[in-house]
Amino acid sequence: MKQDLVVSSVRSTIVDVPTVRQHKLASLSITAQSYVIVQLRLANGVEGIGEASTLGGPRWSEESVESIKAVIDTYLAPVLIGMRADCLEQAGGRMDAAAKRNTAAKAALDTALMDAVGRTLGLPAVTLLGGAVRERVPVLWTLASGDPGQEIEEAERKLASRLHNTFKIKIGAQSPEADLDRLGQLTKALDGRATLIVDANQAWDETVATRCLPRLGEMGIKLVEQPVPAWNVSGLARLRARSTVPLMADECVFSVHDMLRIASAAAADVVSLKLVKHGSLLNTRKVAAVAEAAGIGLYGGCLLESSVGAAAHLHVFASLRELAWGCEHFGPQILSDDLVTEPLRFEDFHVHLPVGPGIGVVLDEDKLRHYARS
Ligand code: MUC
Ligand code: MG
Repeated sequence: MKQDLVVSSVRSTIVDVPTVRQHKLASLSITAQSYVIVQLRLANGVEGIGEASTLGGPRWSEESVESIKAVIDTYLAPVLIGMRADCLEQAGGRMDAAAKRNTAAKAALDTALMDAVGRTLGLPAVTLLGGAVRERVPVLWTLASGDPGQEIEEAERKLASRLHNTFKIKIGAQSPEADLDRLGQLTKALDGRATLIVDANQAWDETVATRCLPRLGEMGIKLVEQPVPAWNVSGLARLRARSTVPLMADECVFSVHDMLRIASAAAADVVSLKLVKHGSLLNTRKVAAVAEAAGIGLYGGCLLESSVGAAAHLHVFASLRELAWGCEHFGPQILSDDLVTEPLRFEDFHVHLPVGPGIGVVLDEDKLRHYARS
């Protein structure tokens, strides 16, 4: 029966997809992106898909594709099988009872539930989340090779093709002085033609950040993401009180409780929203609501998701009333290949919300087999 929304099976597959160039963050460097792709089948025969992304194994956060697959197969899928896919809050509660944190694993399953329900009802996920406020989102590109000459050339290509005119520069892999010199070269070369933000991925301590933030302000950097370790919320608040450049919270905000703590400490101007941190599409809206209540701006974060994960994020981002800082779902473009039959549309410095039921993208089974880890 078409309306039989009971979850009948869950399959999880680890895939490794090469990137077009090396991507270097403060504490890791990758030449391939690894995901767990979830295929969740309902009793009505409809399949929903979801994705859990990681960056450099368990180094960006504590989850790796190996741990995600194990947690899904052993603990999370069993509590979903037999329940109705449209009871999303109940599913979240069951998964939280079955496993602490493991938010990327939970987000992949939650996305697959939402996708399966949307496909059954013939409705896009954004409609189930409150309806679309926007059909496209400004999207930036991340410069992270570490070589300023290459980075300027890459930015020029993105500007010329009207794909991106905002760039996030990854810093912290080298000394602060070397990064400041590199940023000086980039700001000079792109002056007046691009907006630049930076992400230190927790690399600096408060002393270094205190010294460097004014320099970043003088260079015209518009936003500084997670300059200090995630644990140092009071340090982030002290930096914010002195900084002329707005600060964005990333690794320090996973749960709604984290968001409340950052808001109470007045520790950030902006928060980066990501499914791998918040654990579900609905939780992402909850974190956004706490931020909104505190006057903290919203930014659509990523963890280099393929079109599967990026599409899921775009449905949430499209449903938010305000998304002042745009998004960074360039992931599909840094991969040498994609996992869906029809790629997301990137044009005029925006990425478009995919049209269609569920999350609006269809898994390419051949690609899945090709990139599946044996
Ligand atoms: C992060 O920390 O923001 C997002 C873009 C990128 O290059 O790395 C990620 C993770
Ligand atoms: Mg970040």
